[in-house]
Amino acid sequence: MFPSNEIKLNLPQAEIIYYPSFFNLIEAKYYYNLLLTNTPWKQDNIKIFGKTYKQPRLTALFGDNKKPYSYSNIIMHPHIFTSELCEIKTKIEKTCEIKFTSCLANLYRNGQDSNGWHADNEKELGKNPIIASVTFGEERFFHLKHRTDKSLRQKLLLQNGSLLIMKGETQQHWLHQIAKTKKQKEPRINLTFRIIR
Ligand SMILES: O=C(O)CCC(=O)C(=O)O
Ligand SMILES: [Mn+2]
Repeated sequence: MFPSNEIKLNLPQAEIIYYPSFFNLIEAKYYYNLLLTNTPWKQDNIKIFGKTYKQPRLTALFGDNKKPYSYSNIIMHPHIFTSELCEIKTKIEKTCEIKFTSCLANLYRNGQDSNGWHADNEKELGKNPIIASVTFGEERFFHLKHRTDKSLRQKLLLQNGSLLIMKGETQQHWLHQIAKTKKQKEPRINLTFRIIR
């Protein structure tokens, strides 16, 4: 089952599909409010070149197994899925035709919260992982850049209720980020569904 308004990004060595209105505005507001209050948000410390910083956003991991997930020197342990996350996961699974085990949730409190350049290529995700990423709340730009061909860059405004799917070799060849912005920004919740083995 595919929603009609799917946009395939025309980027080499990437398979990225964007659904701008995967959830309607009423659903998006409903899930935003539930997730904001029901999620055990926390701010981890990250280590960059030996120095410790507070991660510039809040996060929480959910999973249907107990497997931890580690990145940037953080080891995250999963909470069990809430009923609203199960609903969202089921809807996405119908579109992706695949079952996810885990969800990493991000809360960007304002324009100063961010997620630096990275690829979702941790070994727990296996080769060529599929990542399904949902936005509720504020719109933020999702930046993409090719690892070796510096001329290849793309910017996509992720709108409230949208779904972005990255799959195939995307994580091998591309990096992505949510950059800080000086613009006034309201909170944004992002859910990234993953398969953690
Ligand atoms: O907030 C986003 O849209 C991206 C989040 C992300 O890249 C991640 O959690 O790995
Ligand atoms: Mn990512």
